[in-house]
Amino acid sequence: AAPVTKTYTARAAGVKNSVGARLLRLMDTKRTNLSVAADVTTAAELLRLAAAVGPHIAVLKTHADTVSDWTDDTATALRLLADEHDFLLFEDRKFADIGNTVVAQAGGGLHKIVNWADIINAHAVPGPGILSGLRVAVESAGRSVGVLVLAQMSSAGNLATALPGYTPAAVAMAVTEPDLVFGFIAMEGGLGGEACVSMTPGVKMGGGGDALGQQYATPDRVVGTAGSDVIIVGRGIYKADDPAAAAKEYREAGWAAYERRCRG
Ligand code: 6AU
Repeated sequence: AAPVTKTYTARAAGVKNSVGARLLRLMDTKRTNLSVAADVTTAAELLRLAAAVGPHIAVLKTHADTVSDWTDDTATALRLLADEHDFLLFEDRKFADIGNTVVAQAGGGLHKIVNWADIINAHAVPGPGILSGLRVAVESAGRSVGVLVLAQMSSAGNLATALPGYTPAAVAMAVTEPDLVFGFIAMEGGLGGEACVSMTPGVKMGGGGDALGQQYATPDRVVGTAGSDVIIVGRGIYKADDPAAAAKEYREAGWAAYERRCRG
């Protein structure tokens, strides 16, 4: 399908999940479609990175379970930075279990994810019960949280991409709960229609890959050609000598591709 040419803001009105609508408006207001994958291993590094890239990003994506000294204070400090710089927090826990188990994983444990994250994500493999479970966790936290369903992955040989029928089935599951699910982790845009947001990992200037199956595409390819809405960049930014400068570069590349796309 041809890439969606409507602006993020024009699409926001059709998005039933409030976090998804907020993300679309925030991107146009702040002029950024960049999410930084903050894959660092200590709370100090995480907060330092969040403060450095904060002015340039729409979303900070975390892996709380890779932070060796995570405490409730880490979440509180991240929330303060998110509010100061106006970005959303996405905990990339990739829930993948039965409903009853994800209620406890999302709401409890060490990380109490739904108490601080704006966005969480889930694999479609378990079936719709995973979304019912996440809904229970979100409702008992009493906060607005949006869910992304993994419809495709960036890694070589991933089954979501390799098995015909997987992606359409994941999309069909997601769109039945539009007040909870606002989009996808995917390698392209347009899945689920204009009211869904696609966020794409595996983004690096120059493309290429790593030794463990990651496959990279450029911001221009992801947003322009593939029509995705948000670029997720990890090592391209946090491994750079100057992460803030690298974030600015990715932000500009992602934004230029979006503006070209809107011109049709
Ligand atoms: O830019 P990188 O390769 O350093 O980091 C990519 C980030 C990592 C992965 O855990 C995540 O994106 N990711 C995901 C997500 C966001 O769900 C899915 C996927 O298919 N590939 C992928 O890399 O934090």
